[in-house]
Amino acid sequence: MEADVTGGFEIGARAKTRCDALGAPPYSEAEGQLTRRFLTAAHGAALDALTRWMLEAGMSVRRDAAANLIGRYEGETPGAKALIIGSHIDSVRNGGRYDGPLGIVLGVDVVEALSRAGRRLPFAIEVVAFGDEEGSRFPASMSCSRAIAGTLDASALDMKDAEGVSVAEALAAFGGDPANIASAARKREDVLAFLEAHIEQGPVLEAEGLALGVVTAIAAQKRLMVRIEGTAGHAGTTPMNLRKDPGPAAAEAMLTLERICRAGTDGLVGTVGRMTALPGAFNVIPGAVEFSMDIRAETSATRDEAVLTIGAEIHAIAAKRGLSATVTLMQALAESPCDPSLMNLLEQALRDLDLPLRRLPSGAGHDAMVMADLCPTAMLFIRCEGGISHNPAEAVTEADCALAAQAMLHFIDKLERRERA
Ligand code: HGY
Ligand code: MN
Ligand code: MN
Repeated sequence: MEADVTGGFEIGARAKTRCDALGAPPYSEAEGQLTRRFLTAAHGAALDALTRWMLEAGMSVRRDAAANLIGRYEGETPGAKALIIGSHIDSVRNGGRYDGPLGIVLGVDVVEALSRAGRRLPFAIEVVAFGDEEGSRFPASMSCSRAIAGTLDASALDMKDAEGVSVAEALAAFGGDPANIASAARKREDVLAFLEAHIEQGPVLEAEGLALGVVTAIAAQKRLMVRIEGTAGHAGTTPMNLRKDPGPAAAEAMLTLERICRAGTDGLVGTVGRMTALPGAFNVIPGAVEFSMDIRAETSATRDEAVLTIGAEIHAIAAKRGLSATVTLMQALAESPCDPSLMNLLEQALRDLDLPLRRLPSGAGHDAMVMADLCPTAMLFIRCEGGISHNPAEAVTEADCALAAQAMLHFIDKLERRERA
């Protein structure tokens, strides 16, 4: 049965306004910006809003031990394996309104279209709001999709935020169940596939005048913390030649990271997103400087070669200055290819809508790269203005959101046909 893309309401048209509604308090931790970190009150408020929307769309709703919100639209037979549609509800600090939430609210709209049309499928559909994709509160990220994929290392629960609160403590206070986090893991036999719709967060689709694209693979990434130790001292009385100052060493190290990544291939990129001089006073030569490194490439091999080279240069820079350096790996995510057969179904859906086909890789990480340990995955990219993301200027159009929802519904038609064959 072909998709009834009207289903009595304009599918996808309200997705943008729903993301906009979630862009301010109580769904943000701060006025005038969107910051919604894992297990905060803003996260809880956003799950309450999504729960209402999921119930209105005809789903049953539950939260698992890892604070994932899961809406379920049953198939023809109760307990059927599920197509999971989802993305993350957390944000970076002062982030954009669509990075994550758009993939969730589009999933809700797709289910509502099916429900209004009275359609039941040979599989269930679950819409999931993962709570921790960005890692903007705790050092690592993706803990919620890892919990569902069954790949979450128990030690992740011991990670602490800047206030010294552990994941386990915050999860328990939020109503999660850290002691039973393993209960969030899904069985392979219960999951058909994972589909994530997400803004491209890059300039390609807009530059080529395309609304939608099919993701081929997600880049490999590593997160590391660098600490360069010197000797704290008086900024006024210590002659320059007698200092053990980690500040200039860190600056030299960051320039080295930039040089090596600029010269790289295979999509190699490196970013220092966080830097701290300790103790952090105007008139104190720092005793230590810490900074983060986010290093990515289309393959783990290129990523790892860059990490090793940069790490060796950082140690050499420190030694040359009589300082010491430590480089600590915080998280590693391998590259994640999307499922070729699901990519083909997505392309057939775009053809149904007379849209040009465009395959492209994702430099951004997504929950899909973790869900790939559980099931075949597919990602649909949606054009975003100027390719801007992780920035309040992030923007999409209602028309592109409506097209994305229709493409997802047509994708489901193809999946239904495949499952009934
Ligand atoms: O960092 C990323 O690529 C994603 O936005 N968390
Ligand atoms: Mn993001
Ligand atoms: Mn994202």
